[in-house]
Amino acid sequence: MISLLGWIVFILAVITIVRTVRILELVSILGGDKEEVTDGDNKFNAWMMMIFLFVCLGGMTYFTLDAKKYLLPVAASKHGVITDNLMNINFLLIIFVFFVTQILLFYFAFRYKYKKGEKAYFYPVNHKLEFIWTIIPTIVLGAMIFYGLKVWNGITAPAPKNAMIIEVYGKQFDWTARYAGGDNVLGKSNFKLITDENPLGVDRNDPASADDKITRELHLPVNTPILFLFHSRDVIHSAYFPHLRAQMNCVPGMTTQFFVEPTITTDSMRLITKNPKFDYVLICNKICGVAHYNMKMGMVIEPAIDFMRWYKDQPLVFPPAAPAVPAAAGDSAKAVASK
Ligand SMILES: [Cu+2]
Repeated sequence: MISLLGWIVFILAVITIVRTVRILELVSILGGDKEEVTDGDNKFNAWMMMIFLFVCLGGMTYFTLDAKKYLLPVAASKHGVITDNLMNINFLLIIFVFFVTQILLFYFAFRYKYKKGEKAYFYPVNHKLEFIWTIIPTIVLGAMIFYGLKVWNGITAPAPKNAMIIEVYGKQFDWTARYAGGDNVLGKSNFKLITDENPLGVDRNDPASADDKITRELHLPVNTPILFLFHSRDVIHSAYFPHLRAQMNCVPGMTTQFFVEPTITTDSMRLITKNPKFDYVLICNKICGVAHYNMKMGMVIEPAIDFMRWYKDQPLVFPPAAPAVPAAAGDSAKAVASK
């Protein structure tokens, strides 16, 4: 309601200004002013340029700094720190050029306002100047592209041999994780094998699947390289780890991957963010259907020892078959034997 009233007041104010300007125009026509633009008008416009410059640059600086509270906390992965640096350097460069060009633009409009009898200097060409303002941006942009490519090659390089393999499986609308177990090899999977009991379609006949474990929450040991393999059952999803600065599409029918090394545990991040309720998340970043907004999985980054404790209790994809003889029958058989 208040915002509606605000809008009404704003619109009325704009209409009032427009009508006032029109009345002033009519008054000046009736008054028979000969000069349409006076010296006073030029001065007024020149000063307005300076006021506009300072108010807008000041406002922009204030609101940009104020918006920092909405940004993600410090990157919690090795490559996140590198990509954050790349972005910060790009931003610093852009902000520097923005300030220099805007200050020059508005200062020139102020300094060289129209004055009677003063003629603009005709200066059609200067090759040296053109060379300088072509070569400097070329060198700077070339360096930024080179730096960006170097970072890209680093973060997309093959995972180290000892990386822990985890499958992240997306479907409308949830995530499931499969850990590769002691052999660090995921058992084969096939969509034709998907059943209620085997939601990822893991191949029971592949010996590598015997020690695979399925979880509905991600736990990652800190300072350990992790190779994520992404799969999707239905449509394209995108596995997004905002705090690790990592994202990868999950495409039906193919495996996508990236490796990441988490560096900050959940507990440390709670101290850094001063938020005791902070939790890492994996979310879907591709609008994949009606419940897309709800497609997320909790993630815990913890010391290796805590990770092992948690991992031990997770269920195998194929739990070992129950003994053929019911335990109760075995007990009564023992009781008979002891008599
Ligand atoms: Cu999704």
